[in-house]
Amino acid sequence: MSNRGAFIAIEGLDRSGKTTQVATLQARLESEGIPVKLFKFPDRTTAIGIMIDSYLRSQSELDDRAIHLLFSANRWELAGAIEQLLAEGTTVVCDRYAFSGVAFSTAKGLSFEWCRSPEVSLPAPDVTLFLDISPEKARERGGYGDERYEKEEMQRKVRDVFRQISTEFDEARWVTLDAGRRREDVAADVWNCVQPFTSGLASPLQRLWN
Ligand code: NYM
Repeated sequence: MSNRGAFIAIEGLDRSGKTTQVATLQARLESEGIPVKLFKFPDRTTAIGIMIDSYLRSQSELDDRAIHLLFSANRWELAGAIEQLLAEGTTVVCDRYAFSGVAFSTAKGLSFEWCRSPEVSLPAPDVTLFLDISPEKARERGGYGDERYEKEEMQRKVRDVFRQISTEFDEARWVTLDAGRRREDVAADVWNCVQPFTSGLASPLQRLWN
């Protein structure tokens, strides 16, 4: 039987250069002839995603728990498609995943355990690359945008929760990269981490936090 595709999650703080790194990784995989599909969470195009988008742009108000569950539901509505692609041998790259869900909602004051529960049993990434940047460096890059959560104090808390999450995974499954460096250097590290996965995996897909 042929290998399944690898499931790669890219997480990062706002202003970490995540979008650029994801695009660079996608282009590199494509240039190597590796079938790849990119997902971005939140996926703002679905009915659930439209509600999330409106909330993030402060055009609607929602209870903290309700929006948390919508972010999670947005992943669950695409989980089947992700599993299908992986089974077909396609490498799946996710720009943000369940870890962002837990980090941002916990940073708002909800309990870590409560935030994690709707994410349990989602397809587990084979490796998560966390693009870490200090709020000071983010400020040098022009500061944050206008969406909800894009405030320095919030970003500090989010960073702390990401660090807490990282302690739950071994080094092979969670890699923290210093994203405050030149983008070429970060891209080289991203590729070094992803390259071993490009021939796919024989091992079954795991479930998150099971
Ligand atoms: N975000 C993202 C959450 O609060 N929970 C989630 O589950 C996910 C996936 O949405 N500030 C937050 C983090 C970001 C915002 O993400 C939108 P992006 O990558 O800026 O589009």
